Order: sequence, then structure tokens, then C-alpha cells
Amino acid sequence: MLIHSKQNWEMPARGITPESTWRNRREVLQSAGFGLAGWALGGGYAGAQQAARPAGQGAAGAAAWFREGKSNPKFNRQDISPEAAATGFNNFYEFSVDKQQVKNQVGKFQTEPWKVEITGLVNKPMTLDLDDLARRMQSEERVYRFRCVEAWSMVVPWTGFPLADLIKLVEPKPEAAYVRWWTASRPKEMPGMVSQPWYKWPYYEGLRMDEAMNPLTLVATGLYGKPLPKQNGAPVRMVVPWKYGFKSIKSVVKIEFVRRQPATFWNESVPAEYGFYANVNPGKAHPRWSQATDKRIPTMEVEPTPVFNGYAEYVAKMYKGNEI
Ligand SMILES: Nc1nc2c(c(=O)[nH]1)N[C@H]1C(S)=C(S)[C@@H](COP(=O)(O)O)O[C@H]1N2
Ligand SMILES: [Mo]
Repeated sequence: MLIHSKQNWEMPARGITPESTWRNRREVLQSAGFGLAGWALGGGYAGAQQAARPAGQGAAGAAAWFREGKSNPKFNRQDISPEAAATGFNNFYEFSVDKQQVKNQVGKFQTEPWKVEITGLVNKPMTLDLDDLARRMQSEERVYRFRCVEAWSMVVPWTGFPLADLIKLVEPKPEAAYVRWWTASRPKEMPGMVSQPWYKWPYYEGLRMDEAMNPLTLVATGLYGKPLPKQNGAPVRMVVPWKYGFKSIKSVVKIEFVRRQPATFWNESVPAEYGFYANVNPGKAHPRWSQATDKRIPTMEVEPTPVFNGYAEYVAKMYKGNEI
């Protein structure tokens, strides 16, 4: 992200999978009502998904705990990125800094069984496994724009539930003002931890309590109607769509409610370049590049970056304007 001057987000044309390859054959066959034109014009994923699978029915071959959830029409879009882009072009430094290699380095990563410990300033600390999460939380599908600080973007259909629902379950104490979380630390399964010992592993992130409670903040367990692939942060990750992608921590094992603003991985590594808040702001350049536009993966089409990544109506009221 910061050490390499070469912009490795430049995805070579040969790395782009044609739509016909990534599209699931079963979905194609079953979505007779959705012709090729529908796919090409956008909306193909959601449309075919609805036609192919009644709501609530799991994707074929999915993990037993996984519940797909209904599409939330409030958070839907027609410009969903190809699945192969979202699952083949990843930032997950525990495995590799090469975005197109992450998916080839996750083979040893054991994501089931999995436990998430919730601790700190709460009345009901608890440890939940994937079945508990699926049983106690109501999942839905939301299509969010995703904006990396490196000036690329995607549009991704996540399956998940609002973090606020989980927070209500554990009953934070009044003095809990921030939430922090950690990624699993498994050097034997995560080759990037070993090859890059200079980073402050394990990866850690956090939010202010009102940000964590914001209805947009999602705990994701799936994407494209299936359980999260390992390279996207299986089995459970955060998605904070109005902030730069590095706030959306992957493969979370621990959540803690605390009094003070927690340190975060990238802010502690390079404070001048990556803030705690990291709200998407096209008007504020990164020290080394403009944030005014971004490139959509995989077409590399340049688009203006919207304020708060397009979610100002939900989040602008939380800020005074001096948070970075
Ligand atoms: N544990 C962990 N979480 C992480 C990262 C990481 O390196 N390690 N990278 C972040 C960054 S910089 C981005 S852009 C997103 C990428 O998510 P994606 O691969 O699902 O698109 O994950 C974020 N979460
Ligand atoms: Mo990122």
C-alpha cells in the first residue's frame, strides 16, 4: 500500500475475466427471464440471483451456517462489479501485497470453525461462533460502493447484518466510546505475516461508537450471495462504506469496547498518510496522490469520487469536518 512506488493496482488487461467466465452457469440457466442484454446493461447479478434462488435459500455448496438474506432495496445498485474482480483483486497483507496473488496464498487459512470474542466495556461479554451469528443476527444483502485509499473502487453485494444489532446484543456500558477489532494472527497460515515482519501484526482497526452504531456499518459474512471467500476476509469482516477500504478489517476474531480512541494498523504505521477517521473525501488529497477520482476495477474507468463515497446523507451529520 505505501512502500511500493509502483502502482500495483494497475490490473493488466489479461487479468480481467470476461463476464461469460465468471457468470455462474446455473444462474444463467435458471434466470431465463434475464437475457444477456440485462446482464450487460447492469443489474445482472441481483436480477439473476433473485430469479435463481428464492430468498433465504443458501447458495449451492455453501457452508451450513451461511444464510444469504434478502436484498435490501435501499442499498442496491445496477453497476455491480464482476465477481471475479472482487474476489481476484484484494488487499490482504497477511497473505501478499500483490493484489492478484492474495487468492493464491490463502489455501492454508482455516476459517472454520471460527469464534469471535466480544469483550471490554459491555454488560454481556460473549464469544460467538458462526452458527451463533447466523442464528442470532438477521442477514440481508446490500450493494455498497467500496473505495480503497489507493484510488480504486468496486461495487460489491455483501451479505451481512448491521454491527448495531450485535452491539445491542452485548449491551455496551455508558463509558464505552469506541470499538476496536483484530484480525486473526496465524503466521503458519498467513505467509505475508512471515515475509513482512516489520508490520505491527495482527491487523487492528476501530471506530467511534456512533460510527459503529451507524446503520451503514455492516458485519459481512458473504458476498455475491455466497460465504465470504478467504481472500475477502472469511468468515466475518467489517464493511464501512463511507471510509477508505483499510477501515474494513477482515477475518475478525476479537471485538473490544473501550473508553479511548484506539490505535489502528495503518495510522500507527504511517500516521501522515492514513488517519483514524479515513472518511472518503475527494477534496483532501493523500500526500502522494489525488483522491478526487478513482478507477473502477476491472475496467479502470475513471469516475469522480463522491463525498463520503456517496453516503453523505447517512453519515455527514456525525462529523464536524476536522476529522481525518
Ligand atoms: N486484516 C486485514 N484487513 C484488511 C486489509 C489487510 O491487509 N488486512 N486490507 C484493507 C484494505 S487496504 C482494503 S482496500 C480492503 C480490501 O478488501 P477486499 O479485498 O475484499 O476488496 O480490506 C481491508 N482490510
Ligand atoms: Mo485499501
